[in-house]
Amino acid sequence: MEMLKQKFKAQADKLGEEIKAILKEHGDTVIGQTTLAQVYQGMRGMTALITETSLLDAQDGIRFRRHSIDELRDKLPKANGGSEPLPEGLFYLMLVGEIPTQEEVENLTSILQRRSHVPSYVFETMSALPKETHPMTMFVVGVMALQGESTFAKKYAEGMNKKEYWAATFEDTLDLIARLPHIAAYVYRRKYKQGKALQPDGLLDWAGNFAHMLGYDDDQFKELMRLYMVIHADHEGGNVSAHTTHLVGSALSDPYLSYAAGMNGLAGPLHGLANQEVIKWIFEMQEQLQTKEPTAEQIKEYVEKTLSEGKVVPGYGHAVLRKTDPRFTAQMDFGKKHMSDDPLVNTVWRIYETVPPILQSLGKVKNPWPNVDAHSGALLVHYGMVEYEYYTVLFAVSRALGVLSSLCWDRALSMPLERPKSVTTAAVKRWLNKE
Ligand code: FCX
Repeated sequence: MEMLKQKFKAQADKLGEEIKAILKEHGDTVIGQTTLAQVYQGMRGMTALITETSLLDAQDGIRFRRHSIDELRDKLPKANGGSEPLPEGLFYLMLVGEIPTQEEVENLTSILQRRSHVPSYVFETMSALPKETHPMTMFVVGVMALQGESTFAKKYAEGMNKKEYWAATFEDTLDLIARLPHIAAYVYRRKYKQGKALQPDGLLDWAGNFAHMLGYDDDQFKELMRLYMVIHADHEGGNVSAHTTHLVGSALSDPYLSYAAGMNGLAGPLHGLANQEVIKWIFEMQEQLQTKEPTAEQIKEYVEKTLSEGKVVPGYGHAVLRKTDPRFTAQMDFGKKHMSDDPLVNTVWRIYETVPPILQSLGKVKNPWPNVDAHSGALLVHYGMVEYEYYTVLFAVSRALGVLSSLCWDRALSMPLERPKSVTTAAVKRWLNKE
């Protein structure tokens, strides 16, 4: 652990110096123009944030420290006998910018195991909620109940020197990532499996153990969880969950508070909740059409009906991407390898052939291609995880790897309080009248 921490600190100090030099020489360099439309319309395309962990290209999709998802599947260490990357390896990569060795990943796995204990009051707090509560709400309540454990909050209250912020954030990050699978698995077992929680298996990796605690001991499901935890981890800094975590963290709210805030954003249907919406939408289509495998023509009619009711087609479109999401493609590849004859998975693929031309024909949808959420549910259903309201919790556990490693960078680079300027429309009118 100390080695990883020191390595991170050395990288952060180096980059901090480089940033200082860049700003000294180029601090006044203009990097773009902002239009009024951007300000009113969700700040699309406006560069306003620094995030070191990953970068999104509109055509190629996400790259984590310059590595594409295909490269990660190839280069990151695997579990014994497995072929999907271990998410611990991605976390390491996002933190220090290097692909770790098998041994470094195994060390990280044991660090996380040692830090994974969740105090019983956290489970009791979640149990106090009615069973009907949405799993994301239960999950965030669990995280908030754990906030009293924050090293950052304790040390801040004791008068921590600002030079130590990064180290306290680093400690909280590891503790929180280690504990999240327990909180998430508890939500699932309580809500859907009569509250029968399962003991962790200390011999398993982070994602494998999460699968086990959920109650899925099939080796293929563990592989799916490793892939799932890797591809959902980060999508540069401007998406709602990453930006919220960063923004709240900029007030020096501790990692528990910051991450919980970000996850409330992930719980929105235009963001992480889209994965539950996709499968719900497909189940409803199957029910209405009375068939498990609708034809392309039937799908087309159903999509047109969805659009005519003023709804979006879930799992399609993206604020930045303009091609099929490589996270979708990676899941399709997994499906082809392990379940090519599954009717639901085949329906997802038929939807992929059918939806883009329809969205294109509307003339306003900037990206008619599928995003990560279009595929994930069908893979989970294949292994028996049909409780789609739960899916965003899986996304949230994975997203912790990205947003919390970014938070470590924020504190290590002494990122300041974020506070952009806002104006009223009356003020805009005054500007326009002047011109
Ligand atoms: N179905 C129908 N209409 C769509 C659409 C879709 N999948 N995607 C975009 N549009 C519509 C928008 O609703 C908007 O219509 P309006 O002008 O009448 O309001 C118009 O096309 C232009 O939107 P666009 O600029 O292409 O997209 P935005 O950047 O505004 O929004 C999201 C991007 C992702 C929010 C949008 O494509 C959407 O609602 N998709 C469905 C929900 C979804 O899959 N979300 C998950 C996204 C992601 F992967 C994640 O963050 O998890």
